[in-house]
Amino acid sequence: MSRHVVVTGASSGIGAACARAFARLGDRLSLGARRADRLPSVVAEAHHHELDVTDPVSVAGFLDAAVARHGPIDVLVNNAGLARGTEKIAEGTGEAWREMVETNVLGLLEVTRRVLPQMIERRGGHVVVIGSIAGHKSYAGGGVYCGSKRALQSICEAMRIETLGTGVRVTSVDPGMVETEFSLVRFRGDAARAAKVYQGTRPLTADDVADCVVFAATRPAHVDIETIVVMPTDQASPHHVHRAGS
Ligand code: NDP
Ligand code: 8X3
Repeated sequence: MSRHVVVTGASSGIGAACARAFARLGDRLSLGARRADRLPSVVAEAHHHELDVTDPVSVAGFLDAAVARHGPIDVLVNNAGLARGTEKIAEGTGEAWREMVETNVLGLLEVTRRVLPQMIERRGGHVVVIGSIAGHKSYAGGGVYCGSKRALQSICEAMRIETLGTGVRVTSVDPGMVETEFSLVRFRGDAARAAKVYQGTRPLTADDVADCVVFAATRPAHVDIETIVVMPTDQASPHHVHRAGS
């Protein structure tokens, strides 16, 4: 039976790939992002709505419209997120830190807290979180991004305990390097610097990550895939990357 799948940050990268993957399964989709004009080209027949996860009014408007269009939410893919800059802690100004924490942690919580009660009431549903290898291994210049992703592990763990016995599942999909707009955003539009991140190596594609999300979301209801850590074969940690010629 078709499910109602909500994807945050569906205008690009992993979110767009997840949307297309669930659409192929015949699911009903609600897609949100700030650049809502991009959403129709991701999956034309989905419900599209502007969404800024850092704005509680925007989150409420997005979710109300989604439920009005497609009914109760079966699968929530919390994908919206970003890294901004590579400031070391001693050099930080706080602005980029706030943006990352407000988006990756508080934004995700705002969306999730509005969806979970109806899942608990209906005794079923699946919350998927796109974490990162950065949540498992920190690196210089990534302290706050890594911290925001590590926080998601604790949040997922608590949610599993809090929803125990309700049939709700919580899965974290934690990828290594994926070639998307991620680095372009991190480096504030510097395309040459972003391209260097993927030079000489073979990163994951957004579709590789979407495969993992769909795998977790299509297990039988009694099976909860807690965490999937998925890396490019050419990457062993954030800073151990095999590059041609190196
Ligand atoms: P992209 O930059 O390609 O996509 C990020 C998506 O998040 C966009 O659709 C963007 O939409 C959305 N987004 C950002 N801020 C907000 C906001 N305030 N409200 C709503 N949507 C928002 O990068 P990825 O696809 O790579 O990133 C997706 C997730 O995957 C992130 O959580 C990232 O941390 C994680 N990740 C990425 C990895 C990588 O190497 N690429 C590795 C591990 C994890 P818009 O700007 O239109 O609002
Ligand atoms: C993105 C992966 O290693 O660039 O979450 O931080 S990394």
